[in-house]
Amino acid sequence: MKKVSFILFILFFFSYINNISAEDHSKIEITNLWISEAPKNASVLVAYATFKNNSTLPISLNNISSLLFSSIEIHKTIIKDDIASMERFSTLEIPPKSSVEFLPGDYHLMLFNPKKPMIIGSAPELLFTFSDGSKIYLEAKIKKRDINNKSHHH
Ligand SMILES: [Cu+2]
Repeated sequence: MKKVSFILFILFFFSYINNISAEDHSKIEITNLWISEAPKNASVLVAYATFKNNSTLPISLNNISSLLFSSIEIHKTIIKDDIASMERFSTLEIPPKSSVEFLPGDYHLMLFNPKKPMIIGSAPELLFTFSDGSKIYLEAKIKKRDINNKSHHH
């Protein structure tokens, strides 16, 4: 009897530890947030990132904002009959235990009317708001786009 309760205690203890580490681990992670370098007077910029949902429920990206842009939208480039166009999404679901990668020619963020020139070295902060209530502030890097990838059209 004593042995059984000791084993139960050990099991309980480890599930408790597991719960703590699961809670410490962020439900949503954003990595590789970057803005494609554009001419200094550009009124629209394009950004990319990877969104990872570590939870067991779908979580949606509902809003992106920044003091340095008038608005930020979620878009997807769609190529139909060799013509590229863009579709706007008001929200984007990240399925449980998976990632959505924004890439040139696919999902991207459109950043409108920068309040100052975005050059290499700039680090504008963006605020991402998700359906579970979490908010993530993150600095974007300005990077030169790979010149071999010209699939994004405006
Ligand atoms: Cu776009």
